[in-house]
Amino acid sequence: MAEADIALIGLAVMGQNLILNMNDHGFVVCAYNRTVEKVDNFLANEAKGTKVVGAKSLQEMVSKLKKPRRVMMLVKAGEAVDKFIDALVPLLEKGDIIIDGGNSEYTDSQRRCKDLAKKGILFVGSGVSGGEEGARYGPSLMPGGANEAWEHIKPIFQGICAKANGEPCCDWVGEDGAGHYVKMVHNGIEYGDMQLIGEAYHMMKDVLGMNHEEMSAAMDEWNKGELDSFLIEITANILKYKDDKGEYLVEKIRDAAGQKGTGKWTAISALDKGMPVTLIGESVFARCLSSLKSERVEASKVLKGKTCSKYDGDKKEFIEHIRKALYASKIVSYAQGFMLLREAAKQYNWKLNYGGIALMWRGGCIIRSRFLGNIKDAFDKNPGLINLLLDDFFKDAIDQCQESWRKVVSAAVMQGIPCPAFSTALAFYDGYRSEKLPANLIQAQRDYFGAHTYELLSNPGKFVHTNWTGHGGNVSASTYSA
Ligand code: NBP
Repeated sequence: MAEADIALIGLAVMGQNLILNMNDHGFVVCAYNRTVEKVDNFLANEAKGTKVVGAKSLQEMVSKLKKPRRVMMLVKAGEAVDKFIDALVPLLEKGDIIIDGGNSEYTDSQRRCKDLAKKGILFVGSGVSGGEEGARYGPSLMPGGANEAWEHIKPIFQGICAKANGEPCCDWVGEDGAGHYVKMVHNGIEYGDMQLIGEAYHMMKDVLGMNHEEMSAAMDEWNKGELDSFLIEITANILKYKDDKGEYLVEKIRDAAGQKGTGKWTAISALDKGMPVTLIGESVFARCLSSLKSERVEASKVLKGKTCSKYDGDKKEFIEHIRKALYASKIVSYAQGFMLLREAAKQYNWKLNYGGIALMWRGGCIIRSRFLGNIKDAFDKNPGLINLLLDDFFKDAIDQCQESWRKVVSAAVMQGIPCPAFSTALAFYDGYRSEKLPANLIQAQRDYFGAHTYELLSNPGKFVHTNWTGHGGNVSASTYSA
């Protein structure tokens, strides 16, 4: 009997919790999993007493669905998704909907959307963020794909998602891979936020010599103001957490950061699109450098730097400098993230609603913060805003932080403490606000050794070549971007 509102394939942590969330909101879900025993297990345990139904085969699952059928997958990204799509297509009808909620690459979603459209199936690639807790009680959802699918999944998606000031942290993002692209940039920004907090901790610990209770208290304090966010909140808890020996656990954790690829994909996409998303790039590289742990241990015995001298100024004042450096760098990071979204939208013909995206990230996900409310306000005020840095609110915020930001970066350099994210953000800010950069010299060099041509300030758009040495030819190379 067709009784279920939606089917969900994939009974691992995300799938199970999303099913229970949907059930709480009155939707009947049909659960399925590749290893079929997990269906019975789930029905007998976590889903006991709910309206969730199970299926032992894809045929049975499809037969239990109301039309148009909605099938959501939360399985390992990559081949598993394609396999399920191939198995589902013969069982579905035109107008039915397949949703991939995993961490898929947006290019895969673009391909799937196109291929399924030819078969009359509506494909949705949706970012899902918030981990286990989010899936269970309200994730941030970023769906994109076949536009016609939205009206059929909207009540479920906006019902189960997180809410910020009563507004759903889920809206239609755009066509084909737009949902997964926005999720990818979200994850890149998450890398940046984490690196910035890491650098603040490094400065507090090694420049100011603060103990764990002091660092935790400072983060707690920060969480009451502009930096109010999930990541600052959990960092305050992590810093004061003691293990069963009564010792601070964080200091016992090997300093080699892992990564699953979404930060790297963001950086690769930024390079592909020629967008200077430097803070996310540095954050990915900082994780790479950290993971060369044994090499660093050897190098630390050989390479000399500056031994950290104890800070003899006003400690409280410097903590405030660090807070402001973090805030200003964070503004730059989000400005860069939105620059990338804008460029992708241009290339792929997506009509992205930037204020809507800020709202989707406002609650439920890892980067949730008060600050995203300010970003939403900036785009609501001016949907055509070219760059967040040019919005009055953010322009003033950076003005107020600038002096502190420069002090912190200088202190880090002089003390030999690496702060790649703080400093790249400042370098970007100084570059972005420069009317003139030394790229004129680079153009001259390119033309000198490779006849790559250059434009004159007085005549942009016209490329000319100079015979710099007097013995080169007059033939120039073609002008194109690789
Ligand atoms: P996993 O990423 O661990 O995936 C487990 C599911 O994938 C199980 O249903 C498993 O079936 C199925 N699966 C695997 Br593994 N290989 C398969 C294959 N070759 N063919 C068919 N099915 C296969 O689960 P998760 O952590 O719940 O994440 C689900 C998706 O959501 C992933 O794409 C993940 O990246 C994304 N995501 C995760 C989080 C998080 O915090 N964990 C957050 C946001 C998004 P089996 O039971 O038969 O092995």
